[in-house]
Amino acid sequence: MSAARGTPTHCPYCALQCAITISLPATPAGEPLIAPRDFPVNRGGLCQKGWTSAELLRAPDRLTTPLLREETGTRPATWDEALGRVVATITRLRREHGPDSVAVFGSGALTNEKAYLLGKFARVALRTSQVDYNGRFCMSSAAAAGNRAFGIDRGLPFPVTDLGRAGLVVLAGANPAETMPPLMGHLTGPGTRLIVIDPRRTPTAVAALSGGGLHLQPAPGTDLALALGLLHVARTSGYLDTPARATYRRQRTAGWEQAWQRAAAWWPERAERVTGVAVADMRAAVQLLHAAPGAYILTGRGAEQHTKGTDTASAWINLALAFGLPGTAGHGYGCLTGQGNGQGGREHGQKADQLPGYRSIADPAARAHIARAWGIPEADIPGPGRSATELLEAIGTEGGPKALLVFGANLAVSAPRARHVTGKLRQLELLVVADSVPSETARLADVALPVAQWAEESGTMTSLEGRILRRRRALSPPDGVWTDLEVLSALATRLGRDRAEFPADPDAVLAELRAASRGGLADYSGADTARLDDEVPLYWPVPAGSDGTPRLFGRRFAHPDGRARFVAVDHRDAAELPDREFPLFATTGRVLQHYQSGAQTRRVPELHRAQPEAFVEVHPDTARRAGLADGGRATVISRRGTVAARVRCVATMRCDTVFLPFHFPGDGSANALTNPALDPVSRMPEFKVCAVRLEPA
Ligand SMILES: Nc1nc2c(c(=O)[nH]1)N[C@H]1C(S)=C(S)[C@@H](COP(=O)(O)OP(=O)(O)OC[C@H]3O[C@@H](n4cnc5c(=O)[nH]c(N)nc54)[C@H](O)[C@@H]3O)O[C@H]1N2
Ligand SMILES: Nc1nc2c(c(=O)[nH]1)N[C@H]1C(S)=C(S)[C@@H](COP(=O)(O)OP(=O)(O)OC[C@H]3O[C@@H](n4cnc5c(=O)[nH]c(N)nc54)[C@H](O)[C@@H]3O)O[C@H]1N2
Ligand code: SF4
Ligand SMILES: [Mo]
Repeated sequence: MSAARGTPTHCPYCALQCAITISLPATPAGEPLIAPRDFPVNRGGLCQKGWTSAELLRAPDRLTTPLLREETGTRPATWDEALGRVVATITRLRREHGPDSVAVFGSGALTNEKAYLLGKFARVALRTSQVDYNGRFCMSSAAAAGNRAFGIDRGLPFPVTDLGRAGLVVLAGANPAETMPPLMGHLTGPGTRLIVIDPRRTPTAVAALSGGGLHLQPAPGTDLALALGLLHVARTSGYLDTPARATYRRQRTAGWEQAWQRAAAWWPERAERVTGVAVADMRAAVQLLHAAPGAYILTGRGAEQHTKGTDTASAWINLALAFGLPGTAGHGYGCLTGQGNGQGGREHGQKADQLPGYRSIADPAARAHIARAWGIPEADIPGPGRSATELLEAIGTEGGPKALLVFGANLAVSAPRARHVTGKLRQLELLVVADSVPSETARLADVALPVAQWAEESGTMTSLEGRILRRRRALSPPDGVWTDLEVLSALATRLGRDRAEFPADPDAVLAELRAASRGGLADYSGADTARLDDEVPLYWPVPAGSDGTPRLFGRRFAHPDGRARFVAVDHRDAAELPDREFPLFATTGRVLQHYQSGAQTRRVPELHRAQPEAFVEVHPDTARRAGLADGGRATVISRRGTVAARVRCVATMRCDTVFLPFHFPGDGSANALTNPALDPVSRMPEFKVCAVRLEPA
């Protein structure tokens, strides 16, 4: 098969946004071809999901026509009919119950343009405050901690390539060997050692050990105690008294004494009792941090998806600040953003509390600016709405949403306590799901809308390092399929807005987004299409006329006084701990071959074959005690539900902990177990700890 032409674009999945070329086949029967292209982040590498990403375009069960639910089941419908039903129901609900009866759920998978237009659609066309997105399940704790420490939230405030020169990288709760494999090339050079903090001996932890680094294996939900213990060791060992660190603390930070007062109570033996990490290992880790010629601390979801996720991220930031890392050349702190546009998705106003340019919806100046940009009175912009989990929980209650429009999430699989959430979705008078495949959530929809996929549309994405990238259209969507922007534009006009306010052309939306973001924290006003087309590296903030900001914090942090903040945090238990009835910790996460709810990757035969079913990783002794054998079937039971899973005995597991991936639906759905308890600051659910017991199936 010969490739007719190639389009340079980026992988549809994770925030690394590896650069690829997609080539169309010469014959209609041929398959599009994916090849990595030269790019500093992936340097010619891709993971298995990236290599096979074209197959998603040809998923045999792709949605190509709107589907309407009737008493007897769903039936295909025209766009006119489908949009007509959506608008008629929304109009009635708004009349009967007010604008907040209609809610919107967005996604970190959406391009910047879609995220922006979705937020505007909610506030301007629907006049609802009820809009939030799946990044609440993903980046919210890291974002909240970044904002409070640095006054800004850009996951990596430096380019990924900076990591290649590090002497030491601490990975707290991240498993990039499976979640961002090409990133490992930047972390495993001959001069770099890794410290991996994970309750499991992941492939990343194995890489750390083989490179002369460390694997610290705490119990789930105890990172905060560990980070406090490490800070205690650092101070009491005298490592923080070097002139450079003392000067940094004095000149560039505030709040050290208050933060230290909490850490002072976490002498290492106490931290060992809580975490299970040996004092000797803590000392070795701190010694490496002290001596490293260039050190970075990075957090992932393992540290963040907790009821204390924000405070835990703050504790890691405190440690980084104590060593003088953030904003010092060759050092740094960051969090690894997850979804393809997880970074841009949290900047342009699809969050309950946010307006474009990373502005606060409660800030009068921000409201006035955006009202001008949108050409509406400031008073017409609603106030803050409910966060994702609370929004879903409010369905079916007095004053809760009666209609929900979902763009880019598969909540029936990915939300905490997913079976309960599925029940909530069934109580809606109208569930609208825009997706390219019949995801588990789309199957519940009253109206399912078939939308284009990554290679069928253009737009911009902002990667984990804050770089704005061009997603380019390589082929036409199947007949009958619209883009999300076309859907939003059509709905808005049917709801009485002017078409010029809701353009369907991504470049027109980008032009508006740039103007709206001007002067905000996430200023994109200088991100013009010509420079993006030429692949000029543009990192936000990129004010008009500037070349952008690859590295933040070199001279000052984003707080008005230019200083970073230590935040005084203390350890507390997870919302649910093991007890006699449910004696084990369960934690959840990812495998290499599947992406998120699996709606996309379970449809790619090669990936499905590699990981066909739900499983639970268990220590062999724990399995034996529960009457289970390797390869057998287990029922995993929590207070919220049960999961059927294949047993994988793993000798390196902690005996008190089991692990399940959350990529599988139905009776294999890990989120049947998870606890929807929320972090008080970020409203992040506790995906990474709940209490379970195991039984033979
Ligand atoms: N293959 C694949 N890659 C992906 C994704 C995917 O679904 N599949 N999703 C993308 C997205 S959206 C995201 S957010 C990122 C997530 O990327 P990661 O954060 O790397 O992924 P997770 O597997 O969720 O969690 C990382 C590790 O945290 C560990 N962990 C569990 N509990 C704790 C704890 O209490 N403390 C600590 N320190 N560690 C703990 C788990 O054992 C796991 O190995 O991946 C992105 N890349
Ligand atoms: N137990 C447990 N649960 C978790 C996590 C965990 O670690 N453990 N991690 C959480 C995290 S970090 C995340 S990010 C969430 C992810 O949770 P979800 O966002 O629900 O997961 P996805 O499978 O990415 O779902 C995206 C859906 O949108 C569709 N889609 C993709 N791109 C577009 C687009 O451009 N437009 C439209 N309209 N649709 C699109 C896909 O086909 C898919 O059906 O899951 C969270 N849930
Ligand atoms: S690491 Fe992420 S962006 Fe790169 S190929 Fe894999 S899924 Fe795609
Ligand atoms: Mo995520």
